[in-house]
Amino acid sequence: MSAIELESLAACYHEQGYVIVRGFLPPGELRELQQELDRYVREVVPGLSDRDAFYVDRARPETLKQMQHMGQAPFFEAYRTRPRWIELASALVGEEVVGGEPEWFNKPPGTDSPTPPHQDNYYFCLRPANVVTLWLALDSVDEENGCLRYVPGSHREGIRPHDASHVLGFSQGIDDYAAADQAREVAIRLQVGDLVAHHGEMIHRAEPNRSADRHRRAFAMVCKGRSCRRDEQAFARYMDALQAQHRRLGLQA
Ligand SMILES: O=C(O)CCC(=O)C(=O)O
Repeated sequence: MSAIELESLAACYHEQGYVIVRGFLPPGELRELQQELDRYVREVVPGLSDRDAFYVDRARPETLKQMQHMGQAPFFEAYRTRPRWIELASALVGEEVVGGEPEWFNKPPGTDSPTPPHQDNYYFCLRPANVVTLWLALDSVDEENGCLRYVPGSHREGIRPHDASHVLGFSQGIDDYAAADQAREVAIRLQVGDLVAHHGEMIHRAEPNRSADRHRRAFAMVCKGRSCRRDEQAFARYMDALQAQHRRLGLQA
């Protein structure tokens, strides 16, 4: 991507708190990623703990909805330094970044799996909030299959109060999310290979997948600026809440 393109994406990101990059991954790289994800689901996921692979219904493998800590596979560990991703993230946050462990999200068809409204940096507790999530569509996404919804400009309005949610994978949600917030939302429709980047304090959520047979898969990577430091007290409170949710849901470590 040229410097001018990156600059214009960064301007949009700072203004709205998110920016869409159409056709971010060229076909060859997209195919490679899809093949490695398929292999990971087939060969690694069956041996993972309950805390690294989440299902809507544990007894039905086809309801796999989230994978975390994917750095245990060499391909995904190496992915953290992919120049295309790092270059974009660092242009957006305005400093050198460190790529986090890749994650994978799905909303399998026929399941009730909403994403509660939240701000990622409520979970990360990074100061300053120079952190961006890069979210790549692996299926076409729209209102029917549960696309992301953003509240533009909310990344400049501070962290809202969060409370325990009942959604596995998103332990905390904004507890005073109201009709006025919903009225400001934009739905992010993407094609396979498009990417959306959102600021760590952007409010976002997604509705359940209401389609009959369309998956809603995405591959994501969080990149944080080198100047970010974690607020350890806030993070300890978040981790306590997370562990409490996992205990409530009976997840095995
Ligand atoms: O894919 C989703 O529904 C949520 C993803 C998300 O919250 C994130 O990547 O920050």
